[in-house]
Amino acid sequence: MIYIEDIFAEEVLDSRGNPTVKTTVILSDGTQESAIVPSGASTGSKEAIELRDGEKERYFGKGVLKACENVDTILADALVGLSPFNQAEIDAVIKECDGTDNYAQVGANAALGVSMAVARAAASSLGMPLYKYIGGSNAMVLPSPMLNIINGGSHADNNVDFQEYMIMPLGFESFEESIRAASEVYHTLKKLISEDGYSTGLGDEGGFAPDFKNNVEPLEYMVKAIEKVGYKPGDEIAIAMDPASSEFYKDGKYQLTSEGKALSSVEMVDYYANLVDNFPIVSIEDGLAEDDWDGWKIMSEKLGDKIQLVGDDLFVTNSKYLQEGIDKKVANSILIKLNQIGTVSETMQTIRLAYRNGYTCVVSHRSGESEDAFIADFVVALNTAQIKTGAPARSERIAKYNRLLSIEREIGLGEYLGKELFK
Ligand code: 2PG
Ligand code: MG
Repeated sequence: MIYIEDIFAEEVLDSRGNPTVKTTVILSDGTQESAIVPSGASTGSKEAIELRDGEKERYFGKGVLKACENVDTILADALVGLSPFNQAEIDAVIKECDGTDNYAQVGANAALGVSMAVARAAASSLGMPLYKYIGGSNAMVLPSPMLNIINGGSHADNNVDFQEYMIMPLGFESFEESIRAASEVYHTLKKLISEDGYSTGLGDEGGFAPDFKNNVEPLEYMVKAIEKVGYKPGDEIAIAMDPASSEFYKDGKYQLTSEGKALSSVEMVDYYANLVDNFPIVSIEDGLAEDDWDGWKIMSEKLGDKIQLVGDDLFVTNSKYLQEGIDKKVANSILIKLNQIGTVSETMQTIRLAYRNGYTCVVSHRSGESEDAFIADFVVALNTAQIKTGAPARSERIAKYNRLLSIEREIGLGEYLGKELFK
């Protein structure tokens, strides 16, 4: 019987140059696989706890040596000797070792790294690609990507209040064609903003991050860029947004600093309704703040039949909060980030709950990423049909897109839903 022989972790850097955890699992048949965990900037307050050392003299307190040590000792001690082929059992043991609701003890960065690396080692030991190990012959759907081509909020240094302006290529037959179209729009956008004297410097997720006049101008430029390449806005390339509004919700108001406005929940919903009427927007994530559930209810009633309303900070990939959303008829979609909940199995449990209740799932990167492309395999394995993983630029984002290109070619007969998603 093949068993886990060794598990260890080391401190490496993420795409922002901050420390993160890389975990390696070695099996008794000699298989060795690693995983690197990502890290967010605009984090939901109820996310699983990312353990940081807090020693100011190393990485300004952001070191992860303690999390690595927890992998090497607590988690390794409990998992060495177990079969790598029962992910549910592995993840249950990790959770038990931690003993808290939110990985406050071992750290979600310790927990998730082990969980991902075990899955990868199991797949590799069986000679299978990761998507097939997790999803079997049913792993068939290539996702429609949401590509974040203009960055604002806490991902950029500009004046834009909203965090993410994304294009979503829908009117195409394959993932490959969608990526090609997205890349063309990205480069055209660069040209357009540069011609108008705007900076083409990039934000954390590879999107452009100039100072715009207000929060609407980025949408105008996106439509212009889509049209300039010769695509039909909406029909072929739609727009998705993640304002990440918990970040600018203060004293009960949505503070749109770049526009000198402080809006109530109802006014903020009207603001979005107006955008939806004027731009080909199919999806808005975290339009309202994580603790503004009354506002979310209003937004869901007003916009829920028209567009996808994605809960990120609101649900933090946690089945408990998702269930609350289902009961209160809030949102109709959930963002899926493995490190918000802590293990692969708990993430899949949340996705199953979403499916049973007609919520769509968007698998997502974090703003702090690495070369690890686990989510590319994961999104195909779970057939969620949507992924957001940044601009078509910078290797930590491209790693996911490149992996999906390879998976699409390997599957051969895979499905790409595109427009069907928003029928
Ligand atoms: C988000 C994410 C990813 P962060 O808000 O959806 O784009 O950002 O990882 O900073 O939370
Ligand atoms: Mg978000």
